[in-house]
Formats: sequence, C-alpha cells, structure tokens
Amino acid sequence: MDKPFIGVSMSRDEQVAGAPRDWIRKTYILAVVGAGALPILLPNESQSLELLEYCDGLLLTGGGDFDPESFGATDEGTDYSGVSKTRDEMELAFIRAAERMAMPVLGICRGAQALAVAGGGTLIQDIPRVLLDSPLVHSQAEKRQQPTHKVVVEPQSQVAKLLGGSVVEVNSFHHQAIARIPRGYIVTARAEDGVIEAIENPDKEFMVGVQWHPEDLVGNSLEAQKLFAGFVESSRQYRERGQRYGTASH
Ligand SMILES: [Mn+2]
Repeated sequence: MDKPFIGVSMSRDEQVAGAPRDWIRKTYILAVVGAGALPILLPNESQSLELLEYCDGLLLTGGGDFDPESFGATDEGTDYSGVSKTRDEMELAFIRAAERMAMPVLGICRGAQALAVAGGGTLIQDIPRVLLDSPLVHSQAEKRQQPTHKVVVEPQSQVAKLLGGSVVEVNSFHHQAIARIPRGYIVTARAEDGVIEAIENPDKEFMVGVQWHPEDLVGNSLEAQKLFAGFVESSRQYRERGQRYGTASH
C-alpha cells in the first residue's frame, strides 16, 4: 500500500556563520513516519512549490516569529526571534497552493499562525504584553514532551473528533498567538486564559491549526497520535481520489 507523501515546511536561520540554513526538528519527521506517511522536506526555495504538487498533505511546522508586516501590523517593539521574510513568503505560498489543490493542511504552532496570516487574520505579537493577568505560561521551560496547560476544545469540531476529547493537556512554546481568525475559519480550542489554541476551516476537508506541539507528545499522548493519524488518513484519501499531481486530471 502506497504511503501518502507529506510536505513538511522548514525553519530558516538567515545567518549561521554567515550563511543561511534550512532545518527541522526530528520529532516532526518521526511523527509523520509514525502515522504511516513519508515526509518530503520543503526547503525555503521557490522550487518547493513544484515539489508540493507531488505531496498529498502539507505540514506547517513551528519556528520563528512572523514579520509583523506580513499581517499588516507594525513592529510593537517585542522581542522577535527567528524572523525570516523568506520563510514567511514561502509558507504563505505553500498554503495558497495547498488550498488551490484542496490538499489537507496541518499547521503546528507557527503553522497555525501561518494559516491565520494566509487568510488575512492577525497575530498577538507578544502574549505577556497583551494578557497581563494570565496565570498561564505559554513559553514553557519544561521539556518539550511535557504538557503544561489545558486546552478546552469546541465540541463537534473537527479538532474534537480528531483528538477524541474535550479537554486536552498540551505543551506550549509560543509567545505569539492568533488574534483575529480569517473569514471562513472557526476557533476550535482555547486555553483557560482565552488564548486561541486551535482553528479550523469547516468548509475544507482538512485545514487545521494547533498552537501546541503534538509532534513532541506522540510518545505518550493518544490525542497527539490521533491528530497525526487523522491528518495522514485525510492525506491518504486525497491521494486515493487521484488528486495528487500526475494522477489528477491536469
Ligand atoms: Mn499555549
């Protein structure tokens, strides 16, 4: 049985010893493989848009902050880290292409924010500056596989069906969050301080973003495994419908 191909976006460090570098944490690869798919890494080069056409699903990974210009905002003077305009532009192009092809998309952390930005939404540039009274720490110091806060999931949503629960323990490595969701999307999970933790587009087969990092939780979280399994299953169906480039009508 052919395995679906999952295109996986990559982080970009603009300057490492004077040269840019595209890279990825291995847990994304292991989570994709563990769910029965094969990852195809998408470097931050325009040719990756061609490569994406051979994929059956798009996984948008976590990483550095979006340049506020990309969502029509000005720099509020927060401590941006890992900003790469190249990556911003590439991922927004990946999302537009995936939408055009009706390809399943799972956005993780920055990837969820990418879905919001691509659709015309906006981001909170720095959670601690906006939510002064929040008792939650969204930039956890604990190790990556350690859940540190709860999210409350909207019943009946795709995310609820995927996770199989209404309250889920998650990890948290973000100082930014989605402020305004794009038209067509709904918020499907929030932290207890109100921070948006998951969004989805109910008109699409699979267009889901989660603010936490399920790829680091798959070892000990059934919900995280189910999320990847559901995404890979949608990608398998996309492939079986003959939508992949080369087997589709074009
Ligand atoms: Mn969080």
